[in-house]
Amino acid sequence: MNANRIAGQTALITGATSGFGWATAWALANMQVNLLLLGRRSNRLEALATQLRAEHPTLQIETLVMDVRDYPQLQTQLHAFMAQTPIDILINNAGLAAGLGSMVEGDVQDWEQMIDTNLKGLLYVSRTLLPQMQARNRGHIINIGSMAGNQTYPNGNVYCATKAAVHVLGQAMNMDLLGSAIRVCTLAPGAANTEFSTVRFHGDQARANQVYQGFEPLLAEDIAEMILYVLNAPPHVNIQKIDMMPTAQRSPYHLHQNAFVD
Ligand code: NDP
Ligand code: 8X3
Repeated sequence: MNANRIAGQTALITGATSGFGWATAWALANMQVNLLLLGRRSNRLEALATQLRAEHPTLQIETLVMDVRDYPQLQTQLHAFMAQTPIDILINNAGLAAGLGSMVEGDVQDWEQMIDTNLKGLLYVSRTLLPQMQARNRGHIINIGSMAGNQTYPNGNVYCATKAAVHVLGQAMNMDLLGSAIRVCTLAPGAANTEFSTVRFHGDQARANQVYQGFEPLLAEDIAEMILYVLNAPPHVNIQKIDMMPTAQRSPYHLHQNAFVD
């Protein structure tokens, strides 16, 4: 990595309690970035914050136990924080797939949870932070999209739709922020071994494990490394879209998955 251009900045990471968000918290702290960590599981958030504070005692590490679907609470809590500490970096990461079923028999509650979290939650957080970023003419937003937003796969329907929407909103943000110094990147990963599939299959760990067998998936640390690269680019460089997949995967339909034996 070249010069550290982000030391001393403050980042909000949504969905910091596991996976990409957790790994990104560590990566940013290692670059001397102050953190506001957001997620619903308070015990996880506190454990992460405690570890980070011990490792990086000079950094400001704060937590916000919050659901990104709760717009009024988001506004109240984030405005209170921003009044003291402006936010320079937003990692719009909180999200999930719930279920893998056809449009014919999909669970409507799953659909609503994905739309409300992946799409509306991202909008709520962005809408709350953007006015301050614009007023300061300073900010960098990374929206976590997905390969699933580039190309739909069978039974992915609503999850794919929410991620396609995230990609569209990334383009829209860049257009609406033309003329400002604020940069927006959509990062679209392929298969990554986090808690994602455990959540998708409603806690069925055996089924989740199968998703990642027979090939080497991305790790959360790979995504965190890419996020660092994007954030640390010089101010005149705006990396707008990144597609990254495991080497063993070239599309949702092209996965080189060796036969495996239990
Ligand atoms: P994880 O399940 O490990 O992490 C998801 C995070 O989102 C958790 O921290 C969870 O925290 C948080 N979250 C979920 N719902 C809410 C909510 N309503 N309010 C606040 N936080 C919420 O999965 P990943 O790290 O893999 O997923 C991160 C993002 O990456 C997601 O948007 C996902 O769609 C996307 N993605 C994942 C890929 C993969 O293969 N893993 C590939 C491409 C994209 P908590 O439950 O504590 O609230
Ligand atoms: C997560 C990756 O392949 O389940 O966005 O769509 S995939």
